[in-house]
Amino acid sequence: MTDILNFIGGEHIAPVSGQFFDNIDPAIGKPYGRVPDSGEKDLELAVRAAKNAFPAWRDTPAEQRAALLARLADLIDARLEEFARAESIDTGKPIWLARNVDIPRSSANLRAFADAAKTFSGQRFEKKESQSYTLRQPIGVVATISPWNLPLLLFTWKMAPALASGNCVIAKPSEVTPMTAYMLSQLVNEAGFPQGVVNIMHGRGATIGAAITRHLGIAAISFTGGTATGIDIYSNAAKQLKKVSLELGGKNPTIIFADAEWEKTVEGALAGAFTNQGQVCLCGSRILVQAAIYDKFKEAFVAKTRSIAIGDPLDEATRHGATVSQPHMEKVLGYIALAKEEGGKILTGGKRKMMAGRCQDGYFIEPTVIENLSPGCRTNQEEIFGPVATLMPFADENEALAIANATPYGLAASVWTQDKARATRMAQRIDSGIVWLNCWNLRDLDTPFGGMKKSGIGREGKQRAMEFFTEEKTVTAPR
Ligand code: TXE
Repeated sequence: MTDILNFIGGEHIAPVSGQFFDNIDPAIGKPYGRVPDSGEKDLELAVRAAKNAFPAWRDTPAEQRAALLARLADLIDARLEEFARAESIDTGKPIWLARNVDIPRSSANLRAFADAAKTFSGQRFEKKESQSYTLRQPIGVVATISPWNLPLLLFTWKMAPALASGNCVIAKPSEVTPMTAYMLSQLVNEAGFPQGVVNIMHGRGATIGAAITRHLGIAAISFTGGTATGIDIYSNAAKQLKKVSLELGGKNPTIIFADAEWEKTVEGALAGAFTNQGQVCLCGSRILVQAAIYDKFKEAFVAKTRSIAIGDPLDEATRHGATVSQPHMEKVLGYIALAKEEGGKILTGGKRKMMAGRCQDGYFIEPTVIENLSPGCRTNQEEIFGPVATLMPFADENEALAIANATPYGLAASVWTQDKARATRMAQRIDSGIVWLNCWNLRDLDTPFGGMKKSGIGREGKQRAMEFFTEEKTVTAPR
């Protein structure tokens, strides 16, 4: 049992109230630690510490800030196995995934923004009458609020640009998966960050999260999470004109044309649907297949889905672990029940997976494939965020586009075809912030990342995140 502590002003401290709540291991359905139930008083301490640290951190040369971020990345890498195991236990994800994706990407995030710190700069404008340049200056005390699906990956993705650009940070991980952020907080002093530059607050969204959005001392919030929470944060922040970046949900289409390269496409669609038990905002949960190959694809896809290794997340062979929590499992199962009511035919899966032994009370759901649903039904419109994919046939490019674009979301899409001209046309006309051609989730951290419509506001990624966390000042003189 581990009691997690807040990290404020360089010290680990319990919440002022002395209150904690349970941290549950979703693979066994039992508590294995406690999380601080922090509130406004704790936040006050953190904001004060961050405010005090800001002037010196702002004036620290970018190379030095970069060196500290890189050092923190090294410290994580040196503990890869420890972090991977902790992430797997906290989330229910396969340790294989945590070791190969979550944790290496977390240190890669820190390194990417260490690089960005060294190269990020303003612009010059030369005119006949005037010469101008812009300065990019840190905002001050900023906050990051991150979710439970990719805990350390998204925690560092937000924290790194905030620090690289010279801000002091209040970072709040999800209360459902706080462990790796806590482990990272134990490395911050060793990496050499001055006290108060990095503050990590644990607790519930409705209390500490909401307090962050209302606090007058916090000038910007970068949030990743559900759309409903994003709207809440946006409206709270609006009252104070806080800067807000929102990376929200998705209902992403995987669009497969008859000429697509077969093996690569089936594998890509499978990874897109079920990676991390379908709990990635980028997951392709609506699979659109050209009518000519619909039956052939369905057969191959269902067979592959049945062969996914479901198991104890700590087992090396496992590729499909537990969903993150009991309420989330129930939400996903509720959507499967809804799909049936809406006329959906379950081709495989569709149930909670009962496990034997250690995981007998864990929150496992079988990878599920459903067909026979209309594009406009709730199952095909709302984010389920679990191992549930629907199959839909389409006749041609225009119909594929119409179905793809007909949801309130617009985060990511993947298009599978060998026809380059068609791929280009689709990329132009799909309403989403990201389009992958013949791949899924191939990420270049330098590229802009974010969604249209209800999938969010703003873009992350190297340059964009540095822009978000800075104010631009124009300086002009006559020629
Ligand atoms: O996430 P929340 P939840 C989607 C997914 C999921 C749904 C709800 O569909 O089923 O969202 O998940 C903090 N003020 N995604 O409820 O609430 C919270 O403590 C300030 C998509 O678990 O969005 C946590 O740190 N903060 C997604 C963070 O917000 C608040 C990833 C995310 O929690 C708050 C996760 C408030 N009022 C879920 N309420 C993605 N885009 O990747 C909560 N929080």
